[in-house]
Amino acid sequence: MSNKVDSGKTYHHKCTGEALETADAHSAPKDITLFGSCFCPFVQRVWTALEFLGIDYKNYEVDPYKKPADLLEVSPKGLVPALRLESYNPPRAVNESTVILDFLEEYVHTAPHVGIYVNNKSGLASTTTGRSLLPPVSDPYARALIRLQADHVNRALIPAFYRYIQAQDEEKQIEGGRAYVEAINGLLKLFQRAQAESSSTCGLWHEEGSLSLADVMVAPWVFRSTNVLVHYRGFALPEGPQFRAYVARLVKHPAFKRTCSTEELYIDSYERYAHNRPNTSQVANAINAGTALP
Ligand SMILES: N[C@@H](CCC(=O)N[C@@H](CS)C(=O)NCC(=O)O)C(=O)O
Repeated sequence: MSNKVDSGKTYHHKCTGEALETADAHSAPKDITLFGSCFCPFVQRVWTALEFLGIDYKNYEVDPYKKPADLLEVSPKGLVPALRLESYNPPRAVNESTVILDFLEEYVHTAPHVGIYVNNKSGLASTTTGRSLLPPVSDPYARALIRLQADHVNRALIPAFYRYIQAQDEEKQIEGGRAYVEAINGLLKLFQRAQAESSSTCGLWHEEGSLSLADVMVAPWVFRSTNVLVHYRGFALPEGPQFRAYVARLVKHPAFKRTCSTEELYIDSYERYAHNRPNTSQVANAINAGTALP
């Protein structure tokens, strides 16, 4: 357990490190504008997917706690991430990280207007990167196995992460850490099930696998388990060579790394959560109230 004093630090407003280089390289107008915040894990999912799928975008940093008018136009609850689709007149928008991920996966395969679409001789859609976050549509069961993992991440692992980081007394922190590890182990079971029941190598759980929807969805919290949770809760990820190798592939994946700031940004930005400061965020309020996450 670790009980650091609240030094009053708050969230950052600008990326650092590799993420800053990526943000700077994506500052010009494009068909897609990503409304994001440098510290936000839900944004990092979408940002990683854009990088991986090779979809061009403009990165636009906003402060979601200040609820600027242009954010509320694209995201009714004022949450990041959101996409503004500039090719429509007037522009349209998509919010909710998981919906955006589905949108991007379909967009990259089907949207002829995006400029990365190549029609091959068989008449099937392909993209310049040829990348996908899911197994092919011809294998619906393999896709369902990945979606089961993604569902577990959203409904079990993420709430457990916030309950743990927001727990204040020692007993609750111990219980929070135990429950978080249980949620991680639940994900491993789903990885093992997919490995046993499908020949697809979609997913970094496989040594030669490719980044999957579930990987993109969990990566930001796994990453924060290696810095924020270590710093504030003395957390250690579960042992086991297969799991540790998975974590290494995940956090070192080039598309993910390009969206990572330096550790200090996350440590500072999560001090609010680690001390469960009042009105930290809609997510923190939902955890304290025991209601569903926004
Ligand atoms: N369910 C949303 C959650 C997004 C979310 O909570 N984003 C946070 C930043 S990490 C936010 O915008 N918070 C603003 C607030 O709490 O008012 C998603 O998956 O996109």
